Amino acid sequence: MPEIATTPFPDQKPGTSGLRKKVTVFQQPHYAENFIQSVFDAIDAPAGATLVVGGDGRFHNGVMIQTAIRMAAANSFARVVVGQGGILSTPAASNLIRKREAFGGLILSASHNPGGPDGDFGIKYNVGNGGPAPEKITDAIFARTTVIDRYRIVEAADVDLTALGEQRVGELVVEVVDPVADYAALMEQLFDFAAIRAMIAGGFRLSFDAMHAVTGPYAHEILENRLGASAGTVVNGTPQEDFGGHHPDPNLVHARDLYERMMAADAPDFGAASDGDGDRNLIIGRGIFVTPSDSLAALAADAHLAPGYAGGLKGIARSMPTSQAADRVAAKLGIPLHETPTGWKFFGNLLDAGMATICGEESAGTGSDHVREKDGLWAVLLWLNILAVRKMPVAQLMAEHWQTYGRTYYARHDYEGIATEGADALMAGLRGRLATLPGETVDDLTVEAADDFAYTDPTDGSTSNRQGVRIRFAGGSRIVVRLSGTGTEGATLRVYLERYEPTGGRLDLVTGDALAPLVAAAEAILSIQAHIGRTAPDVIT
Ligand code: VG1
Ligand code: CO
Repeated sequence: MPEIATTPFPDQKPGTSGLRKKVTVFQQPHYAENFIQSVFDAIDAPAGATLVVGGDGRFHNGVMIQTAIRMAAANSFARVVVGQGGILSTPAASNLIRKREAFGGLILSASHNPGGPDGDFGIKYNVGNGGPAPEKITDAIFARTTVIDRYRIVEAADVDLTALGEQRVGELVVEVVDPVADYAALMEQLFDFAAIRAMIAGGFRLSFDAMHAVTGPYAHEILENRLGASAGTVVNGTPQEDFGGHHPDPNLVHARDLYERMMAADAPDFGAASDGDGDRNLIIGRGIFVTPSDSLAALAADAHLAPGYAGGLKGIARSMPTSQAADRVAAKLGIPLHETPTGWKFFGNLLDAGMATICGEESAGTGSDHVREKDGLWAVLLWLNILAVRKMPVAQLMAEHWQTYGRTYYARHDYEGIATEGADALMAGLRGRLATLPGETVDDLTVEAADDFAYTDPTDGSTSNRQGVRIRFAGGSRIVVRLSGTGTEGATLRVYLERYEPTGGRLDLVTGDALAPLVAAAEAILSIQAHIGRTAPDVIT
């Protein structure tokens, strides 16, 4: 096989599930090839294996797809299954890996990070269960990047990614598939499309913002073609290489237009948005933003109303910074609640082991055991299925939820692009004071416990330490502090604020007011301004 000599690029952050860098970094000679070859060397796929390849359509996607195909051909894969146009949303890729019993897949995306020539790009490897590679594989990939001295690639013309069907690159069969078809079929199995269609035919209006990213074609097909939503339901529905210059992160800052549409007098009944690669969701009812943590809780409480979950849930899993709203649902249902580190890979083992059915993160990722990634449109469809059965507005559904479980006010404050030294000093200082924090009182909030979250995976006993600091106050309120692992410029500090009001308590506060004492406590405990020189977060969501 043709081999090209190379030198190591050992810069995949250990512990992260892929490579996420500026496009200009990926454009360096041999850079992406080194990473892909390190993946192939580390996973050591048997001859005859199938590889799924697709991406979110951002700038550089097409070039990288062709490179991945040429390298798969030179590394003895028998078949590459690739989405038409090089497009696959992350959950659709996860589904294809499972459905086609592929050895694994390469997903080309930097998710919610901006795209374009000056934006970000990413490659991540998913294993045969359809989920992100576990740490022992990502560590092996990283180790390989530190010593790699050659990669294998065939010389061949570009594959025509517009034509459905099979083509050949040397011995390799490249199968170009409709990126939407299998995914839409899976959604039809899980949800009562007839009930949702009837609700929409009865005048229920929705608005879906695809943020110029990968979910456009999926949402057009499922919401408009199959469920009968009117043309124009899907906005920003054509994927663009630079996401129209926007930041495809479905939160209240970057999906501001949707928010304003949903707060207007003539707002539709239901609004949603998804991110760059289609694995996240933002849910806004008419006049009410549903925090992702509350969305997870509400979906878990009513999932049994959808055909795919009629048998009930085996358990609920949430990432540590996600609010404890889902815990109260799990307690009421009498099922286990698993608290995991941030990132979807930790859920995969629980799903494989049948220990959880629904999982979610505060960053608007929700999903279930139908695939091994979070899934934006899945969450939208489960919401629609629940609303079609319960026949009430989102605001009423949430009000009833809070009356049953109490209300968890929640916000995440992000300080982006800050100096790494200041961020590290803040975290180190905080970690140094964990033992002395309990008993401290800030205004009328008393610290009950403080720790640095460590997780032991119940399925394989592997441990992950230093996953973020939890500060718990009397009454169930929390402040959680961690540094982002997905940014590409400087550091990003995330401060998560959570206040619990039990049933019969103050359930109708404005979130900002409800959380003001915790914001003040966070500054008092963390000295954010002194460490990073910022008086306010860049993004509150
Ligand atoms: C962020 C989110 C986290 C999510 C991760 C990947 O990580 O907070 O919940 O799993 O992005 O999401 P961090 O380390 O920056 O906080 V994505 O949109 O890449 O699928
Ligand atoms: Co994403």
